[in-house]
Amino acid sequence: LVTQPEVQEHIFRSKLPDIDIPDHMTLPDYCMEKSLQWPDKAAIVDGNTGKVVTYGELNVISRRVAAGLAKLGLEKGGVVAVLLPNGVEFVTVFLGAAIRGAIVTTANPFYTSAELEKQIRVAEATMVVTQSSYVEKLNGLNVQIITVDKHVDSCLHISLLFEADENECPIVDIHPDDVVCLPFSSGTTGLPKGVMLTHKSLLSSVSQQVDGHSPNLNITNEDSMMCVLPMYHIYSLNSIMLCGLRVGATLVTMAKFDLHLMLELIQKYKITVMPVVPPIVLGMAKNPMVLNYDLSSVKKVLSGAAPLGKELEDAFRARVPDAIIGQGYGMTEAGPVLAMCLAFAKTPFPVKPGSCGTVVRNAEVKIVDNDTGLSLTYNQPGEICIRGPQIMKGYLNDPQATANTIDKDGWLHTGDIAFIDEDEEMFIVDRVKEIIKVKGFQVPPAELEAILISHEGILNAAVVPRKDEISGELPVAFVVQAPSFNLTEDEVKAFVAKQVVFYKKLHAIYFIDKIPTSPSGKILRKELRNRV
Ligand code: 4UV
Repeated sequence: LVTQPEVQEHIFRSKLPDIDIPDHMTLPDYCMEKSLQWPDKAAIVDGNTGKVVTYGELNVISRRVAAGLAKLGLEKGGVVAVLLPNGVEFVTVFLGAAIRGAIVTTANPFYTSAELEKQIRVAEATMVVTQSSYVEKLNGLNVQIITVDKHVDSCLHISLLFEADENECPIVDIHPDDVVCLPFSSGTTGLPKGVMLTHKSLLSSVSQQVDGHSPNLNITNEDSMMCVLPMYHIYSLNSIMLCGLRVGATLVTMAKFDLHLMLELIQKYKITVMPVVPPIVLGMAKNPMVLNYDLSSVKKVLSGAAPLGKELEDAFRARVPDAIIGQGYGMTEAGPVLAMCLAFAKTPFPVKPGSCGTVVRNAEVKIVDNDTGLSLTYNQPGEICIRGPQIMKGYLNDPQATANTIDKDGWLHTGDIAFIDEDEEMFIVDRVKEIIKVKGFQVPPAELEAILISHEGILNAAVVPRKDEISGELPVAFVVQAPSFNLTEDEVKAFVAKQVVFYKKLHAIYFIDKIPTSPSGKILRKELRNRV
C-alpha cells in the first residue's frame, strides 16, 4: 500500500502576529467596551446639522432604543430593517437592536419600492426605521414603520425609542454565533441574498483591523473619521462605524456625498482618517475646488470596494502629500475585510501602489487555480479564498448558495482573481463572478436580466459591465427581441430605469440574435464583456 502524500497547501498570513480576539462578548458590548473611559468625547458629529452625541450619550441612547424596541414587541432574533442615511439614528438603532439581540438588515433608502419589498420580505423584517418621505414606498408591507423625522399617520415615531427608559434595557442571552446584521449581497452569482453576519463575525473583523499592540489599521480616540460612505453598506458599517466606535474616534457623518461639504467638514473638524471609494479619490485628485482647502489634517485615506488604479493613487498622492493612501479589500460575505494596507499599521510597512493590502491577522488566505483546484504560491494569479472567525455564517435560508461559497473545509471562495507578491501584498487582477460594481455599489446582472425578460418584447438578455473612468464599471445589456417587436434602446433603458435604484440603470443596449451560452446553458459573460 502506498499512501498518497498530502498535497501541501500554500497559505498566506498577515505579516503582523495574531492577537487574542474576545470570544464571549456581544458586538455592542465590544464596540462600546472602552467608551466610558471617555464619556464626554464626541462619538458622532452630524456634519449636516452640527449636532453632537458624546460616547456617554451614545451608551444611554442605545440602551433606550433597545428597551423601546423590546417594548414594541421586537423579539430576540427578530429583524428590523434600517433604511436611513448616515447619522445618529442609524448608529443608535443599530446598537440598540444589537443589544436587544435582534438583527438589523440594511438597505439603500433610495431603493425602489420593489427592491425594498423583496429584501424586507426575504429578511422577514417586522419593523422598518426610515424617513417619512420613504414611507409611501413601503405601502402594502405588513411591517411596523418608525419614522425618524416627521410624525406620519399609521407609523410610530423614533421618540418612542429615544425616550424609553434605559433601566428597562433587556438583559438578553446572546450567543457569539447569533446573527446581528443581515446585509444583502449577490455574492458570486444570482440574486441578492441575506448575508448572516454574527456577533462573532463582525467583532472578529473589527478586532483584526484595530485591536492589539500593533493594529493593522492604527486608529485611536484621537482620530476624527469622515463618514461619507453609506453605513447601509458593509464597508462603512464595519470599518467606519464599528471600528471607529471601538477605538473611541469621532465619526463626522454626511447624509450624502457632496465634495464641497466634505472638504468643508475635513477642514472644520480636522479629519484625520478618510475611508473612501475610488470615485471620491478621483474627485479629490482632479477637482480644482480641492486646492482651496487645507487638508493637512488628513493622515490616512483608505480606498476600498472597487479597484483603485496606480495612476489615480499617484495623482492623489501628489495632491495630498501628507496622507498615506492605501486600500482595503472587502466582500460582504467575508465579514467583510479580507485585506488591509500595512502602511496603516502602527509600525507601518512599505507598500506598493495598486495593492489591495495584506491579509488581516487571525485569518488564512489561499490562491486557488480554478482549473486544477490546487493552491498557488507567490506571483501566480488565482481565486482568493479566505478562512477565519470573521466570515459569514451563511446565506439566509439558502444552504445551497452557502455550500457553493463556503467549502467543507471552511474556505470562502470570493470570485476575485489575485496574486500575492513576495512582500505578501495582494493585487486583484480580475473577477470570475457576475457582480458589477458601480462606484463600489453592487449591481447584480441576474436582477437586471430578470427585469428585462419580464418585458413581453424581450426573449432573452444578458447584462455585463463596461469600464468607466468615473464609476469604475457601468451595466450594459445584450437583448434578444421577440419577432414582432421593434424596441428602441431608449425604451428598454426606460423600462428598467423605473424599476431600479439610480446606479443600476442600464447605460447601453445591444440588440443581438442570440445570447452566447456554454453547452451547459451558462451565459458566456466574458465573451460579451470583450464585445463591449
Ligand atoms: O460585497 P461588496 O459590496 O463588499 C465590499 C466591501 C468593501 C470593503 C469593506 C471594508 C473595508 O475596510 C474595505 O476597505 C472595503 O465592497 O463587494 C465585494 C467585491 O467588491 C470588490 C471585489 O470584487 C469584492 O469581491 N472589491 C472590494 N474591495 C476591492 C474590490 C478592492 N480594494 N479592489 C478591487 N476590488
